[in-house]
Amino acid sequence: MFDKILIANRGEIALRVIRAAREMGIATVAVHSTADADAMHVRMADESVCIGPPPSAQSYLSVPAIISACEISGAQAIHPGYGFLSENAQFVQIVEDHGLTFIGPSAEHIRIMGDKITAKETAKALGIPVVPGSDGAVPDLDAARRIGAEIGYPVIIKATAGGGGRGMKVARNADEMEHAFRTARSEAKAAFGNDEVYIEKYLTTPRHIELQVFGDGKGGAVHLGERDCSLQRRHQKVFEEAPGPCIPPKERDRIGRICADAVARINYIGAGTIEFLYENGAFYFIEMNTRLQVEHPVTETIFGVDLVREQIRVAEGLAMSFTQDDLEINGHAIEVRINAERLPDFTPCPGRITHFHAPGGLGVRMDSALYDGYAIPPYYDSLIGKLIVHGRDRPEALARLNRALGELIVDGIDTTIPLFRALLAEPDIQNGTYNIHWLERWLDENLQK
Ligand code: MV4
Repeated sequence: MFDKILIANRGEIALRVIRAAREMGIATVAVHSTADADAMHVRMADESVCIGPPPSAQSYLSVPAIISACEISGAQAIHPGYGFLSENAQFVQIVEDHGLTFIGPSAEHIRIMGDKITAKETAKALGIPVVPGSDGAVPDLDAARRIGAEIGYPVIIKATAGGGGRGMKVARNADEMEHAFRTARSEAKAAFGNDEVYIEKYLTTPRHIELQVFGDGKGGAVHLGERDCSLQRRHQKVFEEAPGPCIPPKERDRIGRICADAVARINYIGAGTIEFLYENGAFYFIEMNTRLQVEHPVTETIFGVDLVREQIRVAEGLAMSFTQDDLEINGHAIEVRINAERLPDFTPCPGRITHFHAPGGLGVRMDSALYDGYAIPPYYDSLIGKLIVHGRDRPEALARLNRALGELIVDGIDTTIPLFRALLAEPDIQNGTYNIHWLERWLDENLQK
């Protein structure tokens, strides 16, 4: 059992991990850059270590600094949160080489899922339905044209080293293939130093549905249903909900079982998310994320489980504290991401919080590292809080979200709060009838004019 763990992250997710550890009787070590000396995660942890100057590359991404902080503090394990080093296979290897435990999947599983072609081949071999497309990398334009003719247009060209929407190009017909292929290649080379690409049938109006899975590392695994994360702007999620408003219970059980069996078969350990596009009632695998995701609270809320506690348990070699049969969906949950950004163009808006008041009451959870007088530093991402609401059904969750947004006060900076007040008035949001393109179109029509 761990006595002390180090959290290699900041902001709300660092608090999230500290809270789970404290309930388990485990001491916590915060790490921070010089810009974060006054941050809430430093105050809330049992101890803290300064690991470098403000830029992430020299602090939250500095492997030697983080390993040294473990050695200085005597922490036995590292929780990476999300972002930063959470999906860095080389980091995991170094952690293990120092006799420390990484609270997360193995380096091997992170590596497999980080390469999008290997991830897709692995998923397919494990019985997960994938998007039709090229078998692996597409070496040249001739091969690209052959695949386009074979699977039919439109197609999408994706970077093997990409993910999260970077390095993608759509060809709507054969005439567009040459330009799309060459652009995808050169952008992949510039962004990732790797110009390998693959091709898929382009789904025109899907929803983004992701399955939460969890493995014990010993051949046991469960699924915790899906989240609908279709409301995104420039591949940044803004609003997530569980269960998905369009997923029939039978379909959830079917795809959930497939995903749980797949991760059990590879002895996956910890939390994972299997991303699908969902169109005309069918699931198509696109990627797997080998980390705890920002939006994990909506899943925790409807299942009544603590995913971080489970991550720590399995990292200690313990069993998970529930089985698939224990998991039952209770009501509906929605999360909105409160960002320090100015509308209509979402310009980052760091600065001092003159007044902060978190909403409360039944079915309201606010995960945030804000406090009165806190100055948001300009060096990191703009997420300053997540408001998660729970209702007995979707309409109740929506009403509760509107009520809670009305109570939330973040003075001194601009935030995305007004966006959510406006979205809640939209029939498509109230009815759950949206897809991955809905938000960008709505922003064009309602804000950017
Ligand atoms: C696609 C697609 C349509 N067809 N793949 C974007 C992020 C990356 N994870 C995969 N992405 C997409 N892959 C096929 N075969 C459309 C997208 C996509 C998207 C996906 C999820 C959420 C928002 C999106 C916005 C634009 C494009």
